[in-house]
Amino acid sequence: MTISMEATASLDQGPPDDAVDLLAMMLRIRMFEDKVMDLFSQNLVRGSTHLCQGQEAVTVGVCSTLRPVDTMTCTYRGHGAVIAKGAALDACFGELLGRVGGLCRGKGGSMHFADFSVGAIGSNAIVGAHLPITVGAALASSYVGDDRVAVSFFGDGATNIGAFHEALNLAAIWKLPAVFVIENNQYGEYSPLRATTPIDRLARRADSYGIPGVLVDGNDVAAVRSVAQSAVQRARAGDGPTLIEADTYRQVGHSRSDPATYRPAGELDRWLAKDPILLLEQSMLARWSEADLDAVRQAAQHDVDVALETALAMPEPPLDELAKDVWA
Ligand SMILES: Cc1ncc(C[n+]2csc(CCOP(=O)(O)OP(=O)(O)O)c2C)c(N)n1
Ligand SMILES: [Mg+2]
Repeated sequence: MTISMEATASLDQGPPDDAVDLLAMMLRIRMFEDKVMDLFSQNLVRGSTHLCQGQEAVTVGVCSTLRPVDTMTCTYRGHGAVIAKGAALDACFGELLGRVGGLCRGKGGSMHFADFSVGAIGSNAIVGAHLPITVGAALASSYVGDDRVAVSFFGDGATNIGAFHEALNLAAIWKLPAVFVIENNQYGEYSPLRATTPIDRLARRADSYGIPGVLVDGNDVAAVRSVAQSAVQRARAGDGPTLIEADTYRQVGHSRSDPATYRPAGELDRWLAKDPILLLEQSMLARWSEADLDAVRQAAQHDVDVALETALAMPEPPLDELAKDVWA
């Protein structure tokens, strides 16, 4: 298999200089998702919701290499990606709660977070459907000749969807500035990867399109960032797309109706032992104290609590909002 780029950094070599910022962002996402579980159990979230606890290092590592003008698309499990790209927490909560101050004025809900002002150009509930959108964004950049990069996050299951293959093929043949990031969380809904996919390393799929395929420990935020940096530089330099497979784990069920009883005994515990936040905190103890880390945790909790209070105080959309910003 062509694993033609490798992580040049990892947490084993010590924490990155901006570890506090990375930790703060990962904690905000984790605490946001934990709060969403509470809100859901209080029946305050309409529809279902798909959470990303355990996968934070992937989106935070990749998005830490992007500028607001670079675009990002993601899945229905996209709260973390949109927050990592820079969306305000209160507007994210507002969207979940259907409030007029939400990211999409409360009309999209959990599966449709988007914030164009930070380059988060769409979450998509149709598996794989956002990959061609990222190809379009990358084509736009190459057409107008700016140096924006288009990134897409999607699941392991999405690599079995036609749109994945079409998107990679087109991006490769036109050498578009795109970065495709597989969040390999080991399951597509209730099926383990091996039950749906005839190969075990999805990065190999890059070979079919003649582009670099990189496997990275998706729970090591420094390693994720390092491969993302190479891929983003490659894209900006006009050398075309990269496929990154970030190996990680979905610590909770697929959606809120899934207790995840199909997981073999011991599997969750093995992955919790390499929780991405735990790994970052452990490496940070070489340079920061436990009290320093606690201050970061408290600040993140404060940010999330204040954002939720702000969102709960947002009004519901007035009736005349109903037909605004939608096509008839
Ligand atoms: C085209 C399409 N087929 C099926 C579904 C139903 N579905 C929703 S999520 C999902 C699993 C996708 O798994 P993966 O791509 O690994 O993403 P994950 O949920 O693990 O993040 C499926 C099959 C869908 N939403 N869209
Ligand atoms: Mg998956």
